Amino acid sequence: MQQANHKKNKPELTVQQKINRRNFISFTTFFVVGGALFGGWKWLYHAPEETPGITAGASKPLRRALNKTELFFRRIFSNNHPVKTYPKRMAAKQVRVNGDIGIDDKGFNPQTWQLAVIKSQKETLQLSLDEIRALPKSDLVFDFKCVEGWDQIQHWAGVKFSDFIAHYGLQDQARMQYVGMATPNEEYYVGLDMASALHPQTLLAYEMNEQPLRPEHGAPLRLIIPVKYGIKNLKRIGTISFSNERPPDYWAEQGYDYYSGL
Ligand SMILES: Nc1nc2c(c(=O)[nH]1)N[C@H]1C(S)=C(S)[C@@H](COP(=O)(O)O)O[C@H]1N2
Ligand SMILES: [Mo]
Repeated sequence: MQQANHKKNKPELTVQQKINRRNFISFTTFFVVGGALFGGWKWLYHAPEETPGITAGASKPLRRALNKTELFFRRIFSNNHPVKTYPKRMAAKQVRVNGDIGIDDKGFNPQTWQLAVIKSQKETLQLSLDEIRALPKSDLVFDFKCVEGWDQIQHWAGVKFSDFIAHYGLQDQARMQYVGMATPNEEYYVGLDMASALHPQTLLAYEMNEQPLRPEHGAPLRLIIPVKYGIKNLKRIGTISFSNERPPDYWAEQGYDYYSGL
């Protein structure tokens, strides 16, 4: 009776045979997949490095993958998705300090500082902090994330970059693909895709915890761009420029992802 359910010409496998067969399948799969992964890893490991330029320090196939993900994310990136915000009372009182590249020079004078906005090869705006403080002010309490693995809820205030663009009539510049920012001594610099720069939570910040920025946090003016990792949040902005090519970026030259989006 039992035999009737099975095809006549296929003898039933014993339990031991079934076990042997499964063992064979799992071990073969393990070695074939493992071998492919090992081969792939060896190929990646020995792949040539990219030619140093705007980005450097990564292997060619890895950089190709990073550039592809950047294009993918830039296509789906939407300015309508705000990052999560928090009530003010949750903001850290002891705000972490990380990185002092370009802001450690003793000769810097915050009193005579001005922001240079390079509109074109012929025209540069020079703006004082008072002029920037006179623009509409926005607050932001969000979870700041550093690529080194820490994050902290922080409270910043300043003018939205998009409001700044509108106020100074920089719409033509904002149609370009990238924004570049650098410290006054040009030792630290970042490149940002325009959509992220114009995101409604991106700030040119001059206050932290309702107090003027302290030097170690980037006084007189710093970038707060919550859709990016900390590395892009340049402290002490000296110049802002616009271009259709990727502007130089300090950490991209050290091998980090150019886009560095969250
Ligand atoms: N000029 C300048 N800006 C900088 C850095 C730096 O070294 N120099 N470090 C970046 C990094 S890696 C992080 S995580 C944040 C840290 O900002 P904070 O010191 O205010 O916490 O600043 C970013 N902006
Ligand atoms: Mo960082």
